[in-house]
Amino acid sequence: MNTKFSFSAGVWNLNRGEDPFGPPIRASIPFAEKLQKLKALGFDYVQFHDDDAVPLGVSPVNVAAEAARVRSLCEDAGLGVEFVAPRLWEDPLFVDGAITANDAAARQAAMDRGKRAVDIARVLGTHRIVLWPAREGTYIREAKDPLASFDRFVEFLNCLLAYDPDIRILGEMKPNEPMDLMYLASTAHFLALAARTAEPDRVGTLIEAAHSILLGLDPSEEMAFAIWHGKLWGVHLNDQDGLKFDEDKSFGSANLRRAFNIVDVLVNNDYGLKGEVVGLDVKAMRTQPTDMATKHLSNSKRMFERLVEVSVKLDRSAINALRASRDYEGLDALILDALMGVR
Ligand code: GLO
Ligand code: MG
Repeated sequence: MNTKFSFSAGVWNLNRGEDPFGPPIRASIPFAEKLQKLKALGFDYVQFHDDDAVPLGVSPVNVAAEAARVRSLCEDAGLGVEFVAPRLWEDPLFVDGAITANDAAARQAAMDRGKRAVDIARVLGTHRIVLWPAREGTYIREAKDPLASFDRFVEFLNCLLAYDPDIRILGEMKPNEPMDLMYLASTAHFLALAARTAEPDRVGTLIEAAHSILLGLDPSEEMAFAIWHGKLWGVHLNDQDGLKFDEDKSFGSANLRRAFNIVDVLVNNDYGLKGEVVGLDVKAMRTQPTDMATKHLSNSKRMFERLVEVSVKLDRSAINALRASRDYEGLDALILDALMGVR
């Protein structure tokens, strides 16, 4: 059982409130100030997209120096870097996907971009590369050859694995948005594909709770399955109210019991003991004024910590007895009482 956790968030989790229907409504926070805010909120690590750390305009010869500057900023703020994620969805060249694009030039650009992210990660002091394959799917199924797309995934992963012997790649799978129909919608799909790469031991997963919920799955079970494979190397905790757009609500905000089950699986299976971090991929409500737009992070972290306490305090022998006698109604009441603080 592990009860001591490190926390992280992305620089994108302190944003200006823009959404597909409206522009930013909060002041932008300078980079160094974001780091200070995360530290002040009790975070230990920060997460970056490649171009959050080193903008694309920086010429290739200066990438390492710029990454080193960012690393010192993080160190000055007292933060480590948890991971770097190549942003393979924004460039117009990646309009049809990056890894699975039908255009070979786009696929080559994706590999180059992936290698650039690895270069940046190396300087920032992390070996974790997170792959959220945002546009690796289709709007209509006829658009791409699915088997060729799976091959292209393997080719992309092998290319990065060969490029740096120390990195590990964490697939962050999501079933939809921005694409209608994704390839490899779930963690299990990605782990099955990982087994076909040149080095399966270096390919694992980061599971985002909201993505599991969008799949109609329970995140704690997806996480348990990845742990069982020894491949839960990161999490993005948040919440999601049903099958809608990806809401990135504060952890526990929509379904406290579901959040509890996530925490309980992590606590009881030693998540964190090999350096895994509790990442929070949460968005402030758009209505939140600038000076109060960090509560989504502090609330989520506090909720996680309180649920760790609930998990630790649970009477495990009572649970075992209820399981043995198949009294799941009794077990249901025990869990609800614990969540309400009455047991
Ligand atoms: C979007 C994803 C996104 C990723 C981030 C890191 O749905 O959750 O926020 O976590 O880009 O790859
Ligand atoms: Mg995420």
